[in-house]
Amino acid sequence: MALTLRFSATSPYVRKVVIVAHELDLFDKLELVNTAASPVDLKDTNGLVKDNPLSKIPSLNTPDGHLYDSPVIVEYLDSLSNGRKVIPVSGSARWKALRQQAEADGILDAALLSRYENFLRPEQYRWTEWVDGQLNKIKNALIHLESEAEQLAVDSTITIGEITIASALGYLDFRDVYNWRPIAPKLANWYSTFSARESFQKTIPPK
Ligand SMILES: N[C@@H](CCC(=O)N[C@@H](CS)C(=O)NCC(=O)O)C(=O)O
Repeated sequence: MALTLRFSATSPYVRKVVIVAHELDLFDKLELVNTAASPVDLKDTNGLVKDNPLSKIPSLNTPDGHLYDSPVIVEYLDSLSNGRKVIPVSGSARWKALRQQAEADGILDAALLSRYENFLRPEQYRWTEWVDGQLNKIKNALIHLESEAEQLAVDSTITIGEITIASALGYLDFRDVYNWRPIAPKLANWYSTFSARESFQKTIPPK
């Protein structure tokens, strides 16, 4: 069964999906198609719009249709796995994992919006208070996740919660969006162990 993933090695949402594929032993089923996505370049030279009308990556072409966004793709991959799962099937573990995914995706949303503002928007239109508002969301989410850091796993019991948090922290470092370690030392401690996982090492974005 061919699964075609619209991919960029620098997208943190794509990274989340690819980590999941590695963790579930499904990576070999993916065919990666390099695809650039931008909120302002709508010329669609790479044909992304026909897969995802929102013109965002990741997008996964499956026998069940074109799927997006990353939480839906993660759910699809999880459904293909006969063994291990990254989304707990029921109970409070499930809701915690899904909320952590949403929280870390929210960190990424704010990080991307602040980057688009700082690097994409013409200089004369940039709005510092707006960027500060996004950075504040990142800060508040990190402070909250710091309170859960001691319960985060690093072994094969990791869920989509841990995977998304690690992808978000990796992106904050990669794009130098926010100096998060001083306000989240326990998270930093967890991250330094988590990042040794093979799935994380195999998905480090190129500088
Ligand atoms: N909620 C989406 C966000 C995906 C997203 O924003 N991806 C970025 C690349 S890192 C993108 O495609 N940006 C283009 C745009 O905003 O139009 C997901 O979880 O998949």
